[in-house]
Amino acid sequence: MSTKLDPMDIYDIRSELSDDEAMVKDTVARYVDDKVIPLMQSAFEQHEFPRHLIQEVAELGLLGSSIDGYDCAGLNSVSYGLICQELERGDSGLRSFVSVQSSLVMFPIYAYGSEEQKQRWLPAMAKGEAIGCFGLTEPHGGSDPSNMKTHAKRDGDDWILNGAKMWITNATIADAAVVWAKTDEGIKGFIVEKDMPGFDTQEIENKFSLRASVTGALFFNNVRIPEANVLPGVSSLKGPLSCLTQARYGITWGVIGAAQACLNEVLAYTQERILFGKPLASTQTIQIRMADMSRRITTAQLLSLRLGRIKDKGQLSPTQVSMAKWNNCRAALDIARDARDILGGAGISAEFVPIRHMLNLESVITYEGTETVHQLVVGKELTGINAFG
Ligand code: TGC
Ligand code: FAD
Repeated sequence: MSTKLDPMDIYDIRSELSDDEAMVKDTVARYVDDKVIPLMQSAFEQHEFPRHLIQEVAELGLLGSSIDGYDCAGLNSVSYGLICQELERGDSGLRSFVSVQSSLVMFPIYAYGSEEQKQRWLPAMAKGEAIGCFGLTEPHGGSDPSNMKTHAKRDGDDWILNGAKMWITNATIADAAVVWAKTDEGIKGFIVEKDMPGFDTQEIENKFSLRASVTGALFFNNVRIPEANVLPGVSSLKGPLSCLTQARYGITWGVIGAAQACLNEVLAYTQERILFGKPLASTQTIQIRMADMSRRITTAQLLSLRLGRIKDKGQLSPTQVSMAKWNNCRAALDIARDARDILGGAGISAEFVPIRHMLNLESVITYEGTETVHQLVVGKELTGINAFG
């Protein structure tokens, strides 16, 4: 039996999804087609995150979607991945917003927070009424967070926080920042609220990447933090790194969406573009390049689906996430760059999606651990030797 394969799903990943997972995918896909894609070119050009989308994604239940209770949807990991994939098919900026809110802010409050912190923040964050950001990276070097300079000292019942964080998604629009700092008792997470005296933020302007996303710096000058705002459940680097595992997992799916958007664009364009008397799509070289994109998307889909199933069984190893983050980001970036080239001069216009995805993916391959970091995580797993130092 020969039926036509879906060019975006050559291995029929869809048939591996439960009815609930397929419904989540379709709902988010429709939303992205109707409400996100039409405005992303202009948002990117204007260097502006379309803030009204926060309410829309909240109403769809996409914020903290993996959390059980606290007004969150309690979806499984594969559903969270599919959400990331469909959102990033629109733009990495919107997926970033959802990743940060869900995996880097709501997750640590859920996993390491007190009951009072969970009650206070999680329902509000799920509804999009409170926005969060996650401060780990510092100006002097993000790949090695164990060398962080931001520190906090006990002062009576409070803590005094000093330092700075750099390249922080949502920095200037956040109501609360989950900030990781060194203390005499290990690395702790602090919920820093936007009006706390001594806390300041600054937007990073003139980005060529993730223009439809807010990125900024956080500054702490003797910020007095009550003990009630310290996450009680973790006191080591494992805290922030475990959050990264959640977010990196979502990114492995997200970049598939960006790559699909690029392949979709060149499949249509090369049918219409007539050169040397025939459609560009009929040349061997162009077919090989698009076949290669499809092969890499399919490989990425299989990795992410398998990863999601392992995660849902509670058997995920951070090394497995590193391998997929490395593979899928590299694949998506190469696909976007090649799609840009296949469009010729038109490829430099924002009217076609590849250059926007390509520029966004330059950030995505860097944040949440650079490609080198993930390669060295896999290298360490294979050899038992830590090559970072
Ligand atoms: P190392 O000694 O290996 O580990 C310290 C402790 O942490 C544990 N661990 C992890 N746990 C959960 N998930 C992971 N991915 C983990 N990696 C390590 C580890 O088992 C150990 O536990 P224990 O109990 O023995 O203490 O730490 P290291 O200092 O050697 O660092 C290793 C390295 C380089 C892999 C790590 O520092 C790293 O991942 N660096 C990259 C930093 C990074 O990714 N920063 C991202 C910042 S956030 C961001 O970019 C958000 S963008 C979001 C958006 O907009 O979408
Ligand atoms: P560096 O760590 O200085 O690395 C520079 C280069 O050195 C890289 O190529 C790296 O791979 C290489 N390198 C590092 N170590 C080694 C080694 N041992 N051997 C060989 N090469 C090495 N951070 C947050 O905490 N929260 C956020 O919300 C957040 N959002 C972001 C949003 C955007 C748009 C961007 C661009 C970044 C964001 N980041 C965030 C920061 C991001 O996580 C860091 O940029 C990233 O971890 C890399 O850190 P760095 O930029 O300081 O580069």
